[in-house]
Amino acid sequence: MAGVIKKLDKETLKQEIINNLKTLYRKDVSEATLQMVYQAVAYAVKEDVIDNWIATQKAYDKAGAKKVYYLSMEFLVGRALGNTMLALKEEDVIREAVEELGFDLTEIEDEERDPALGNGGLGRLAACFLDSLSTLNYPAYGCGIRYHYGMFRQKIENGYQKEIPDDWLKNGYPFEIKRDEYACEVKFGGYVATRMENGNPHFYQKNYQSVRAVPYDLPIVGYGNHIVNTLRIWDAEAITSFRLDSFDRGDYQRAVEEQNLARTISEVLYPNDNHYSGKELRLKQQYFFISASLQTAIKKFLQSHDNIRELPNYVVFQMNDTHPTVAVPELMRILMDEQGLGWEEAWAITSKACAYTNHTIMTEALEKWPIELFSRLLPRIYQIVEEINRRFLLEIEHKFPGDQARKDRMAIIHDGQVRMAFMACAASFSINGVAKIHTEILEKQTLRDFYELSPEKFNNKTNGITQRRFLLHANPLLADWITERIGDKWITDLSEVKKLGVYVDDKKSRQEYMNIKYKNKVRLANYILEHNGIVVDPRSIFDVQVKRLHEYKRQLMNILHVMYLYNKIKDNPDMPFYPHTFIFGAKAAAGYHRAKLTIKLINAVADVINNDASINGKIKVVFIEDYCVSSAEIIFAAADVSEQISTASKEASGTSNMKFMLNGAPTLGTMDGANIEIVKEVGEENAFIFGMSAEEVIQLEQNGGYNPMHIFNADQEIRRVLMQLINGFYSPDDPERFRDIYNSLLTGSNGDRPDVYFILKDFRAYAEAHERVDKAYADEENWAKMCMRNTAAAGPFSSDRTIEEYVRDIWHLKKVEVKL
Ligand code: 26Q
Repeated sequence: MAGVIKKLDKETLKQEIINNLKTLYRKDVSEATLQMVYQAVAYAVKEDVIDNWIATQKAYDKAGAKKVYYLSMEFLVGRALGNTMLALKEEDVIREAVEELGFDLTEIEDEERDPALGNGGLGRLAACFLDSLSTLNYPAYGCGIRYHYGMFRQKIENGYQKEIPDDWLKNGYPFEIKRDEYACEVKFGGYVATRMENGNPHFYQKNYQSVRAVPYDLPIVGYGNHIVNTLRIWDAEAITSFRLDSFDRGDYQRAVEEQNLARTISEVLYPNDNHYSGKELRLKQQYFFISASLQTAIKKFLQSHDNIRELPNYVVFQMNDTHPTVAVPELMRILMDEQGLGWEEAWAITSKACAYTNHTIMTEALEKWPIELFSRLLPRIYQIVEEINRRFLLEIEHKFPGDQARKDRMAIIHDGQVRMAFMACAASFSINGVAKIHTEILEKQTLRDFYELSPEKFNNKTNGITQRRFLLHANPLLADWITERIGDKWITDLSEVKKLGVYVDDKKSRQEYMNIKYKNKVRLANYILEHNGIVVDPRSIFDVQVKRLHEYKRQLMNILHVMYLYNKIKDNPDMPFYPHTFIFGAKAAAGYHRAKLTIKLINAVADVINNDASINGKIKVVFIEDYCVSSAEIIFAAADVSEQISTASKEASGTSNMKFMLNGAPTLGTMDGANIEIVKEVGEENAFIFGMSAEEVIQLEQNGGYNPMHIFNADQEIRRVLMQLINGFYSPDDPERFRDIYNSLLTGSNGDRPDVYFILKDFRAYAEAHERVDKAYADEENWAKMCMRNTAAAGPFSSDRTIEEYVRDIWHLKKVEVKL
């Protein structure tokens, strides 16, 4: 595809698209499908990106600048075309060109498949961070895996979730570039052999299986600054070409096994969110992309430096949760076995180059690998972990002599398992949580011993979101309205939005603002009609909860409350009640039965209520199928109320709370995660807070929980709702269908205590908070003010702010300018 778009030259651009259609598909415009036009436009845009990409990498080399490697199993980047056009400030000219060729740009954008290489919060955070790093001129690499199948696509059939493979590469992904020349080898299994070299033992792996790691680069385009950073995702290929000359260790059996290994490693993303499962293939994926990323990083470093001891001055590895933590022993291996350093020197480098972000305090999400598996798969790495552990325990003994209990609590290898979070803590120079309360809980409870050992390592970095995707791209009407009032600086400096404060008291501005909200609600209503076949009234209150389905996030409490409201309206048909649309969107992990049953419950309730003509459409319940980044963009812009109702202490931060806030939806939530900081910024009077505090929850947990039966017996309305779970009210064909949910709330099941997420305990407070919402909504003028104040107070929740804090406190990067 030769030729470069001349900036803002519509005719050249049209010609480019026409040429691309010809060379890619042998079609002219009149015969091309929308998908073909999308590809042709994407390739035209890519031309422009490439020039900036090359210039950026040259500028980095010239500056000799320090870089961050953001190591993550997940990058939930979302669609690229729309964002790239905005970042290059070429959207208008491209829209015109496409229109003159007879197409609609929105329809073309809808042809792009979401690269869904992530589950939810953690993966989306990584994508927001890359966006901010590029926009703020910081040298950065994202390192991840090129899953052939990303997060499954969700279909709802008969109310149940069905998982459909996400074949996102089927039509080819125009923005990626295969970099075969940077392929490297990653070794699994076998055993560790020793030979003496200059009087020192030298360790090497024998009888191993190899895969070839092949990188694909995706451009991460900064906003209006010509910076293009790289997201490098690794694909696995069979090693055959490496093998030709190594007949000494080649045999037929192993060759076949290696083929299989290569086929499986980068095949599919594990769709578990906040839940650990000790799958062998998962550990292979981790080591695969970490080894490839680190080998490459070290090689690149040595191209411009002679002294490997300088590494921490030029490179920092940020580990996105424990998933990339094998980076610690892998870096030790490279430094010792390949660079010839001794343990102390290697450790000095490693512990200055690695930093760890924790995203959860939930014990079921903590990674622990059985040593049998770990040592079989990664024999050399296991040796190194053993030695890290041995020395770490000596250090504890030195600081706390004789405290055996402490050593047992903190050991990296314990009870036949490698505790990855502990290894990350022991090796990292920085350990951070993702919201203030979360970091406090880490320090005081989850990682207390590590905090006592090295308090200086701990720091908080409250999460953020990129306003480029979640306002500029997702809500163009509001974006334009804001720019008309305060200029466009907010696009790269979100603190500017506080200037909107002065418009809160201006009636005309409020009307315009709410009119935009209404138009966005119409857009969502159309989406729902098209995708769900349900008619919803854009004048109703859009009350929205979209996020992964998990018991601690309490979608169940939300739907129980809808059941409760429905009972009330049926009993009192004349009671004043403003129409509500309760909107849900959530994927459940494929093996998480109770979560999937909750989806069925939501859809069962929707079926009954939506089809009950007697309530005159006062309540509609909508479950949006296949919640993903692109549908999210439509949903946030249209929300009136943001449901953030996790059991306090459980949600590390949350980030959808910030996306709703920015788009002017007040939070209905618990004092958990970043909700606390949101409320502090916007003022308690502009949010609806309810329920137990984190302290109360933790206290009650330590006392062994509570007995929900008391609530069940004392509160007739709650009792009635719970009975409806097991009397067939929402499942006449199978009254037992929701028994497990009922049991989880009242009697406990699978050996769990009942209601461990305190749904019944918080229920009344939740219902009462809803009443406050309804009352506030009825006061139209004040409601508009609340919404505007939420947008105006969202400044601190930009991922730009978060990244500046990482740079200042952890990474110490310098900005690099790119001039074309
Ligand atoms: C672990 C082992 C095996 C398979 C899968 C996993 C796994 C995968 C994904 C474990 C956890 C995750 C994802 C966690 C996650 O998304 N956490 C969220 O991170 C957000 C960004 O910091 C926070 O805002 C959320 O509060 C937190 O839940």
